[in-house]
Amino acid sequence: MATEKCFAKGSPVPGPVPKGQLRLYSMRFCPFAQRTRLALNAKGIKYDTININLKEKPEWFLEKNPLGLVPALETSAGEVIYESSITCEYLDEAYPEKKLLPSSPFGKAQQRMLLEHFSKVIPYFYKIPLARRTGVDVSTQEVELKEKFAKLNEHLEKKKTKFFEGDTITMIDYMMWPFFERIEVLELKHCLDHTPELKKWTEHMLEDPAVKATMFNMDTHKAFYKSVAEGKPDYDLGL
Ligand SMILES: N[C@@H](CCC(=O)N[C@@H](CS)C(=O)NCC(=O)O)C(=O)O
Repeated sequence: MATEKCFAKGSPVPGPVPKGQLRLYSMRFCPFAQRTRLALNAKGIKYDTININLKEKPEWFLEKNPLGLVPALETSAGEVIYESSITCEYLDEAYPEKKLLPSSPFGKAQQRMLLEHFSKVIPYFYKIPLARRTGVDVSTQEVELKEKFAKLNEHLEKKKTKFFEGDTITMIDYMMWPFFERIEVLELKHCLDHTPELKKWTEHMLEDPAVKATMFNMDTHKAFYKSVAEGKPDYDLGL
């Protein structure tokens, strides 16, 4: 698409995806959509993007993904794939040249189990900042988050590897990264103070080309979160 600006209610239905191409429905600051962008980027897959105004979604978007969430992928055959983990698995199977998931059933199962554990961590990235904004004491929630980080740290400590499933980056690292990219702006960085292996992992992640290509700097994240906190998310920030 020629524009990165988001499509809102009333915007025209985009035409079909040209033959052999792939389209991503996204929102520039969505951590879940970033998972898909990371997989696309790491695998070197060409795609175009339609960004969605999530406050005022175009009517046609709900026909693509009835859940109304980004990310979603659409192929030139009109197939639509949604839910970040499903889009990433789909990409790894449909574009097998550079695999991000292990080939063994157990290896795949291990990544899914880790992801399941991590899905219990994600809510803290939302509820702690929200509670803080409303003046609620977050100390208990921070203790719980630190315990969850300690488990991830333990995993890395046991494996003695740079990344979660070895010395090479794999899908699970990309699935977790977007939340850690936002850890400073969400004022949760101190929760990493006693998890040195996890902290080191974040440093290794920052060296990865796909991470570098998909990330926003701190000031941009800050400005976006400010707009969210004010109830007016600026999806087109900086465009
Ligand atoms: N479980 C979904 C979560 C995706 C998600 O929550 N996306 C947010 C943006 S970051 C969204 O589309 N929100 C729109 C809404 O809640 O209406 C996934 O993994 O893809």
